[in-house]
Amino acid sequence: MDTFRDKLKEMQQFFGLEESGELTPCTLAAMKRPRCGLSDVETFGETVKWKNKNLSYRITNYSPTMRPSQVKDAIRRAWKVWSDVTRLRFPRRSRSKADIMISFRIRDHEDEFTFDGKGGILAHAFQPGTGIGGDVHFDSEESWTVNSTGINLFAVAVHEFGHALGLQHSRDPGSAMYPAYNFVRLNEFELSYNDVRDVQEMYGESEISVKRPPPKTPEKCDPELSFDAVMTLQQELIFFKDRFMWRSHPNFHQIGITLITSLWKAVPSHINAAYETSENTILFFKGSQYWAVQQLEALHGFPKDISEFGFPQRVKAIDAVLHLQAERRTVFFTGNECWRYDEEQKQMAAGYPKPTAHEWAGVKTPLDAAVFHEGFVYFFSGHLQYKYDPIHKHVVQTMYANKWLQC
Ligand code: 01S
Ligand code: CA
Ligand code: ZN
Ligand code: ZN
Repeated sequence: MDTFRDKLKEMQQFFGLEESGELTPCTLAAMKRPRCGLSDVETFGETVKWKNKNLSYRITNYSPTMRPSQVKDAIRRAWKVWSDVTRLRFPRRSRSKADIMISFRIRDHEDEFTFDGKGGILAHAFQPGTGIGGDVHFDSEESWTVNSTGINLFAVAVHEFGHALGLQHSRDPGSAMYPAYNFVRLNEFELSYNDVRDVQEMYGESEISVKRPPPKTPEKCDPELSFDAVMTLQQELIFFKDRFMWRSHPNFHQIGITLITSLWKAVPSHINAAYETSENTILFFKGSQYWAVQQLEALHGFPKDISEFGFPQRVKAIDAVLHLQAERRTVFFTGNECWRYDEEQKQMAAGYPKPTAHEWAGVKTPLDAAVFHEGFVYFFSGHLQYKYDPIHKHVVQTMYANKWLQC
């Protein structure tokens, strides 16, 4: 076995690089991630941390792709992510020297960590310390943006500021310190449970707890695991939970967790239900709204209100949706009722809602999710799922909800 290559691949995976097993410049750069001398700081396990709770920062230059006011705003919000959960405060200086100097740099820029042009390495930060310690450099050749079109400055700044505070990379895909770029909508951004724990372990909790700590990144083999939604996408089954999803494809042997936004930037977290229509459009439901996505892009005019399907005003959200492609119909579940939607007529069938217990004998309500897969309907409720035979109209098996996730 080629263990050096394997080790390299493992490391490349960890750093979010292409798993080539070759010692590429990017991999080398990843191995010598900025570290440096200290003072004004103390060691903390294997890392160092700032002694002071007030850490000033200064933005010394700007990105050519953003207005200075947009850069300032993204930077300020990224610091706020960390000050919301700790006693740390980050005042901005516009002239004097600051603890943390933030700049946009090109290629070789007087530290040993040359930037690589557009793509690849996006930024780096030095761990706490005097001089260059705590400083953050963004690769000026990236197209930094405030939205999802290029590289979102806020998202990368949160990660770099984590390093500037002394945090290392994390293996938790929900962590801000996960070493791969992921777009996040500003108002939906969340640190992971581990991020909050790690930074509070170093710097203490905030006096007034602004928010409750975020939920832990779900574990696919937790017997208590439940889902927000389950759908099929061609041959795949996709399971949704919080900000995350798992994709189970018959030809992929490993099922890994990913952020929903790593595939669909427009789709929110904590969805209620989802299905793929016969026209290869995916519909995602959350609260009273739904989004339509085609080829990874959100369609114009969405989100729309679920009343477009013919729901009365009293229906504020749906629990689950089941699309039956062969029958050109879709069944919506709300509480203990179900609604039948005719995909051909594009309207709700007459006589609905009906009690779910009458239409689908033996199925527990309220439901979390429902999906048709290889001749059976699978209904998810809490940590269980019910395998339902639609021909003989009864539940044939009860299983753990996560039984598809190779546990
Ligand atoms: N900086 O903190 C990084 O992790 C670098 C790679 C180091 C080897 C310097 C970087 O730019 N990584 C890419 C990245 O997306 C993959 N980082 C920012 C992020 O938001 N995770
Ligand atoms: Ca780059
Ligand atoms: Zn640098
Ligand atoms: Zn990093």
